Amino acid sequence: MTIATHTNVGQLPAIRIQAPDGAEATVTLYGAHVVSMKGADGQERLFLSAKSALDGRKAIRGGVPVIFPQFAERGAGMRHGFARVSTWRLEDSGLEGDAAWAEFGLALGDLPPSMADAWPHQFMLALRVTVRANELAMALTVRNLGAAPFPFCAALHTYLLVPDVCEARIEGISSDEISIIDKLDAVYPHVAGRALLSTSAGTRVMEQGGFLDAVVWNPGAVDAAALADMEKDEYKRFVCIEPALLDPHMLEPGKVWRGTYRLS
Ligand code: TA6
Repeated sequence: MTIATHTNVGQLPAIRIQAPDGAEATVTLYGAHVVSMKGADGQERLFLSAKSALDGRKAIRGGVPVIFPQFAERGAGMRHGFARVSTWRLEDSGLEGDAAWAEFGLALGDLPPSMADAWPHQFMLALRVTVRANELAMALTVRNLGAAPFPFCAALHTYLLVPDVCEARIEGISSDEISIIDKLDAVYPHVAGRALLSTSAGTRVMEQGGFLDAVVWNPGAVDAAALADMEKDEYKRFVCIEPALLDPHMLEPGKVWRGTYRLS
C-alpha cells in the first residue's frame, strides 16, 4: 500500500498520507501545513476557508498553521513567524504500526535571504504528522545547530471544524468551561495539557506536551468580515484551539525542544 502520495492543493504541492484503516492527512510543503485530516470514519476534522490563498503568496487560512519563531505580534519579526509562509522539505514518510506518518524539515538555508537575514539563527525544524483511526498527531522539534543560544515561540494554530461555533464547549483549558459568544481571542498560560471540545458532532480530545500554553480564537462576525480570506459566515464553522509556547524559550547550542499535539 502507498503511504504517501504527491498531490496539489490549489497551486501548492502537497503530500497526502493514508493509514491502512483509511485515516488520511494532506500537508502542503508551503508551511508544512496540514490542510485536511479525515479520520478512518471519513469525516473531515479541520476547517479550511473557501477563500484561503493557496498559491504561496499568503498564509493558508485554516488547517494547522505552524507558528515559529514568533507568536502574533509579540516581537519585531513577521506576524506569527516565517514557518507558515516558508517552503519545507519532505524528509521521509512511512508506516509505524498501523499509523501513517510524514516528516517535514525547514532550516535556515531553506529561507530566502530577506527572511534569513531577519532571523539569522542556525535552526532546524522538523514537523512529524501521523494519522491513524480518528487521530492526528503532530510533533514539532526545534534544534539549535549554531554556536549561540536563540529564543523562540511556537504554536500549532489548529482550526477545528465545528457544525456551529455557538454550541461549542471547551473544557480543560481554564477552570471554567469556555464557550464562544460573539468572538474570543484569549491566551491561557500554563494549561494542564488535555482539553475537550464538545459539539453536536461529538467530543474531540486534544492533548499537548512541551507547549505550555493554549490560545482560543474565533473572530466572530465583525472581525471575520474584515478578513479578506474568509467567507462572511465561515467563522461559525471553526474554533482555533492552539497548543502554544508563548514565553520566549531560550534554546542553547546543540539542544532540542519538542512540542507534541494529539487530536482524537
Ligand atoms: O491565535 C490568535 C490570533 O493571534 C488572533 O489574534 C487572530 O488574529 C489569529 O491569530 C489569526 O491571525 P492571522 O495572522 O492568521 O490572521
